Amino acid sequence: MRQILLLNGPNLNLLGQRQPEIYGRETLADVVAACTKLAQGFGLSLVAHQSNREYELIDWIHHARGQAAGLIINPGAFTHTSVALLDALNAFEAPVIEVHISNIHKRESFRHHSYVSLRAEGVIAGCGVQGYELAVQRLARLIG
Ligand code: CA2
Repeated sequence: MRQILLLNGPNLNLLGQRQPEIYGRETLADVVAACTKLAQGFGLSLVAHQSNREYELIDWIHHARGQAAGLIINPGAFTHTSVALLDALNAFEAPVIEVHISNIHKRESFRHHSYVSLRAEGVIAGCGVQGYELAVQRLARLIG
């Protein structure tokens, strides 16, 4: 089965446990379960990882080269800081969809710029955790 990779960056392990007014009440496990089910309907398998460490996210992107047919990433705060993550994504050949649970453009100005958007085929922001499912649908369309 063709594989897609779902990566989540720092603090997203706290999903559903803190700040529900911004990030909602669903946990990361709920998100992964929903995306896995949706992906399977498109004939795709899904592998998911979360880390608070930049290098782990980079290593998973490296390992996905030649393996994954597409990548969904919510880089958390690394979105706004990490040229290293952008470089890793630039070395990944398949489609990339960037997801933000909140609308980063409605928040503090330091969240308005994304290094990852320079690489992503698509960006979904402000759709809550539903954004992850929209990203699976988009990747399925792009992968064909
Ligand atoms: O809106 C998003 O998905 C963000 O990527 C989330 C990041 C933030 O730094 C970005 O600007 C936008 C923060 C993730 C923090 O996740 C938490 C989840 C629940 C409780 C506390 C933090």
